[in-house]
Amino acid sequence: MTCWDPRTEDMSKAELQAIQYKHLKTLVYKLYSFSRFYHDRMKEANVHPDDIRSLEDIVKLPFMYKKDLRDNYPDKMFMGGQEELVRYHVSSGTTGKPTVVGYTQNDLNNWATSVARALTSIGLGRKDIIQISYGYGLFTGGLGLHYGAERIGATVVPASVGNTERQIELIQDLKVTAICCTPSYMLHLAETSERMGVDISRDTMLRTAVLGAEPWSEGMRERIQEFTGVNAYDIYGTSELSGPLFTECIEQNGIHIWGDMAYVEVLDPETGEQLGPGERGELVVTMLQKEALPMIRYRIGDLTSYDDSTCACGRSHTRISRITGRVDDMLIIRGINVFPSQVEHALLAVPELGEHFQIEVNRKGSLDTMLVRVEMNPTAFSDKIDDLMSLKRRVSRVLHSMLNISAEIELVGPGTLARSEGKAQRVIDRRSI
Ligand code: DLL
Repeated sequence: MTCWDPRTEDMSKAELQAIQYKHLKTLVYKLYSFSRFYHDRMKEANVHPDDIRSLEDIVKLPFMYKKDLRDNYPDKMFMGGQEELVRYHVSSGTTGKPTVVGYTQNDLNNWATSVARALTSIGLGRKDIIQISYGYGLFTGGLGLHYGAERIGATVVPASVGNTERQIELIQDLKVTAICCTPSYMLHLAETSERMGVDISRDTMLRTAVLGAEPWSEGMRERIQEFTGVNAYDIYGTSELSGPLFTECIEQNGIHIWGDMAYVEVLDPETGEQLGPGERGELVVTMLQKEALPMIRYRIGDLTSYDDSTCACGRSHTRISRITGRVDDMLIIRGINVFPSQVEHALLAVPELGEHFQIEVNRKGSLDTMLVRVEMNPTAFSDKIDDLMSLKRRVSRVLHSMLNISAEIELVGPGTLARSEGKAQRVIDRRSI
């Protein structure tokens, strides 16, 4: 196998576990001694660092949730001072408050190393020209892949998102061999190039696509591979863990989680009990080397299963299967995480609106669209077309400024939306992936 980091990637299970235990032990002592948040959490759970005597003892440690990050907004959970921080990334949280992630230089180095190993494992290297069509900026996709791709010595085209025709010209003119983007954008790119009369497999050098940041299926992989002639690989990560971190290798048979960086568990979401290999449950990750924002037993909310057997590529690091859903109601629309509670929060900021709303997600061509259908407040209800148009524009602006997403708005009269006796049906997802 071709490795970026042969010493680590080639380790036996036993060597990996020894390293994981060493990192875990150090991390737990450090957090117990220096982090108010973790100290209190461990006290509440009645666990002391001395109680962690093996890797299996990780189950004694308390869980962390996205809510913890929100409650400690923006940086109350960070370790060390501002002088240690070299970057922030910010992603959407479950209400108006976003999640802020800070990075030390070591955090950035480990992140780039993880991406470098991942890209190498799918056969990319110095000879490649990699177009990065994830958003650059507060989102982790663009910069995360950028530094990983530079680290392996590839030539990077930092295209970021949008302007699809220009992206296709760049792919042709700069002889791009690999692209990193969301799977839905890859399909959109393929459809646009077809309209432009460009056949990706014949007229370009593009052979590899590194796709993630949103759920996709094996069916979608087949469609993309057949349509474009590229090999498509799944890449996974979340901003709290750093950003995009882990991919499949050329075997396309599970996402390799670098064991020296992360320890994974899959739990029954109801009971919190650990599940065995192949059993589907909630992914929980402990980042073993993160400095600025350590994450212990973080309940990400993604559903998957794990496989501890050695991959056909030779690596013995644990693999997880494709993410098949979430335990909560988070939607991912054009790569942006959207919680219905955030939409509610934004709508409540507009006094003319009532509290009943519905989100309808559709796929037009290969791109996701979001329609927000919302009842008007009885006192503000008007059927004057000008009033309605200006209100629609205002609602759309509020949603855009709070969620960073464009939505079509449909205003309906009070009492129009179906009421439910149980949970309100806030989301109609018409996408099939
Ligand atoms: O989406 C980081 C990323 C960037 C991953 C580029 C891959 C490529 P967040 O915005 O924090 O971070 O969203 C994380 O997106 O918990 C999953 O629900 C979902 N997600 C990410 N990758 C995949 C994937 C980035 N390959 C959330 N398959 C995660 C399914 C994915 N879902």
